[in-house]
Amino acid sequence: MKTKIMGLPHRRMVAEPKRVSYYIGILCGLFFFATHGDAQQLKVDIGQDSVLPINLSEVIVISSFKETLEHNGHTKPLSTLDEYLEASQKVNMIKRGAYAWEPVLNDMSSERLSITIDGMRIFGACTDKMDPITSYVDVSNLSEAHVCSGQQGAEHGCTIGGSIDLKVEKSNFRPTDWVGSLEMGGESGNNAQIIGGELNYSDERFYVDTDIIYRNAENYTAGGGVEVPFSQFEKYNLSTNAGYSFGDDRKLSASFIFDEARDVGYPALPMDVSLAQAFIGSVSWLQKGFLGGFTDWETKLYANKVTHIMDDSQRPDVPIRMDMPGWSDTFGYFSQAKWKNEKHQVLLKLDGYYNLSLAEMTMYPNDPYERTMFMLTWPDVRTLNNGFYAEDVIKIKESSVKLSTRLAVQNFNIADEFGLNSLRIFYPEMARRQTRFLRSVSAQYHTNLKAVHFNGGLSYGDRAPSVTEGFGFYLFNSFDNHDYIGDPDLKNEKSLEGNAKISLEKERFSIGLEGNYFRMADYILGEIDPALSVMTIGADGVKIYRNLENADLYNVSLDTEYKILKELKWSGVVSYHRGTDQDGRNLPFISPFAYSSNLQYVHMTFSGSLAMRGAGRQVNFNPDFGEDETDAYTVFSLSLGKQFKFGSDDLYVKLGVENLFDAYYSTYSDWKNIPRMGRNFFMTVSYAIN
Ligand SMILES: [Cu+2]
Repeated sequence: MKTKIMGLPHRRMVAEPKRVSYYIGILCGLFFFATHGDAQQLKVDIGQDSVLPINLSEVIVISSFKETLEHNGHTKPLSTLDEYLEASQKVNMIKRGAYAWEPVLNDMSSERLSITIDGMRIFGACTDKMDPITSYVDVSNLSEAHVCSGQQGAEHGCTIGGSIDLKVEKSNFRPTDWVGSLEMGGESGNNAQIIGGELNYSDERFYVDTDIIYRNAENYTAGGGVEVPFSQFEKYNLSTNAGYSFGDDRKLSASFIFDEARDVGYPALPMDVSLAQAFIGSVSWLQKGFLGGFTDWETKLYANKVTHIMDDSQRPDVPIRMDMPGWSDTFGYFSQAKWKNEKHQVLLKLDGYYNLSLAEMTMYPNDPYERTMFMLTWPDVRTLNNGFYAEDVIKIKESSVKLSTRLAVQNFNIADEFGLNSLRIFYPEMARRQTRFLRSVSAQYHTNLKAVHFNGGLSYGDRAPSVTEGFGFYLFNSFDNHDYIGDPDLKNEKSLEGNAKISLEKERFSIGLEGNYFRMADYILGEIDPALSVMTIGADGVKIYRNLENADLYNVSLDTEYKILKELKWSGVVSYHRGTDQDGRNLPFISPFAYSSNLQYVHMTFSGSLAMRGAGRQVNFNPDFGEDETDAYTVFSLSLGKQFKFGSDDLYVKLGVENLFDAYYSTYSDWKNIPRMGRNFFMTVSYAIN
């Protein structure tokens, strides 16, 4: 792996000494305040866990500075949403640079996950996965991320690996009156500057929330002072939410998010992004009472528009200049209601979306006498999905059973004639339209005998091919250096899944062993077709998406938590993952053995944490997909936080350092072994006017 750094041209100090001493100065000052400052009691709000113990889900608290300080001692406030997700137990992130990481859950990414914003479906507009949905929101918009594994995530859409639902932060008729805050942050590893603010008004009748955040980062520096070129980015995000209550438990609310990133470098890819932009809007109607004993009737209409423009104009030498814009528009709705008695808790939901995905590629040969070449890489694919979801949580004495199902009909329509004819070169019989039926059924069980809890479940689900897998046309993948072509005749991918968790929960100590297993039939993966010739100059070959006979994935993790003192808590996780196909061949992007450990101290207005995270050597990799053996690594980080009171206002300060020993490393999920950030000092400040 060491040889790879030769490709990175610049070297510089990891951080200017001036900046380091500046941070150390603040760190010392803070420590003084922490030990000598007036000790005002923090209102530690444990919060009712709304997630039933029956679900093996994880809730990642994102929301405000304050909560980050109190509950997530190990994360840094104002870090990107990607960093929040990565700090969670269940989610991993594939990195192609410093921006727009791609979430991975149970060793599965985008096309096998359902990622939603307040239940809204959105689809990225990039054929190269440079814009996962999570890149179009920011922490300023969100309060939580709900992560559900496998078919337990079917509530929000068809999925195989699970779901991530990002909950938008709302004042929600809390009688807070006017509140506002101003937040600032800086990081030394990439000279990042973050500035954000929010202003909210809320009473029982009406609320309006507004927030804005701006981030700017230069190239980051990997361990040992190696600068990673083309890793800069600039982004801003604004959002507003409003609600009106008609008093008698009927509420109307609306939400709007605008997100734009410019000049985003992707050091692991041959292209960058000049513009990634999203408009995300929704209107909801909420009614407490509903027909015949049903309650909590919620209906939402939404629309979003994503624009993604790739750019290679900053790259010094490319074999051929390319323009690759993409667009994705989605219109959708859902309507749901609940019903319950002593034994049953029922949720019924109807939902649907209509998505338009279009992407182009224009190549400009260096020889001016050659013609430019134009292709539709996504031929204006119209996807219409309508679904019905139902769940019932049944209480049986100390135990509970959750039964759930999703049934959906999905239509594809290739709207562009030129795109359709291009695909018909490979598939002469290909129809313009197709319809698929998708189904999911799941049974989940929970019981506890005193402090010992057991969760177990069995489920089945399937998914249609993604736009890329079904209709992609010569999409270049820089990881394995192949052009990819979709196959409209792919069968739906099916998954039979089993999961179990046994845990012991004592007052001061808890330990849990959790595992899941996915037996997949018709697993969709690109396979080399030696008969085809490449389109991209320098590519090694062409792959076509195929259904593998089957694939097996399993994940096992052990997590423990120990409250050493009232103020001091230790937690640790180790996990093991494996993925193979019917011939025992390794699947790509499967995590090696990984571990993390956190020591967290919270006392009065002070918090501190010491964290360690690492992975073993990646033994099970697959060179056919561009993978090589990734080395083991361990990195450490520490942080300190402090709250100050000024009348009714609050000032929060958090400082820390990540990758303390400046390790040069990359993980299995770093595209083309792109190194991660070296030692990074950060500081965030928030002033809240209450
Ligand atoms: Cu892109």
